Amino acid sequence: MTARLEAASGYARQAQELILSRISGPDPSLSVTTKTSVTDMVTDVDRAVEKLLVAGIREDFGQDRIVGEEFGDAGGDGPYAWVVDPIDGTTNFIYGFPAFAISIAVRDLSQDTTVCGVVLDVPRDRLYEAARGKGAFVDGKRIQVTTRSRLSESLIATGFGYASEVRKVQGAIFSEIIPLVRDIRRAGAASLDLCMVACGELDGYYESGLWPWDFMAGALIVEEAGGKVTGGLEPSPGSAMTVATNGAVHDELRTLVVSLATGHGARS
Ligand code: LIP
Repeated sequence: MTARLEAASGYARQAQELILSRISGPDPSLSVTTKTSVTDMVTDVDRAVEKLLVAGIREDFGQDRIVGEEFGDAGGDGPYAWVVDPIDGTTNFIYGFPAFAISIAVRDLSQDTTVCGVVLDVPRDRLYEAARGKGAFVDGKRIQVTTRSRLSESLIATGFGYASEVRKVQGAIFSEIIPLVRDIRRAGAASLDLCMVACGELDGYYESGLWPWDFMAGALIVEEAGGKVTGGLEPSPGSAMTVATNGAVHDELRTLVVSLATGHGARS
């Protein structure tokens, strides 16, 4: 697995160069179009980065499957699948708000498990890496979740989907959680929210409506940093709900989120 982890970090660095070459100044040529709604944007840079990642993986690991946010499933029938988000936090990237990342997870399809993952925080120039059973690292330094054990003293992150109806429910849940925690952050890039839990910048995170490329690499990084990642009612994180914490506040946050989602008629 070391070969795939090292390769993933290398591709992420190349992708970072490409992204930085497009944000060195105001860029009137940036082509922005929308996807599922007017709030769900994509740029030519997202597509160029995904093409770069796919080309690298194709060349080095020709049998592997690749699932990307922008172009979907790209062939391959080997035992490994790469799940890539070329720019997680596209809205932030477009505005220049400093929270966007390249997220790459490698899955072992026979075990249905993520074996390694990298998240490169482009504005902060931080590379998070983890391989299953080997710990989590930022720029080569081992990272660890916090030990805080009360939800009322915890800093929690969340995020919102792109559909207004979904956002109404997420907002209602948010308004019931905020009085019960230290504070809430919404940075706008799920992969980074997860890495911030992993390195102790947050105590926990929850979000509904995520895609595999948003959370798979970050989820492994949290687990390898000593934290816990689950769904709401489901044992595994997924589109219905992802809850990631330092472990100590996990049950409290998960129970709260599930009961509020159920109360608002939402899946969890
Ligand atoms: C985004 C996430 C963000 C979440 C959005 C969206 P994108 O990913 O990372 O945190 O709240 O709904 O999924 O679209 O920028 O790759």
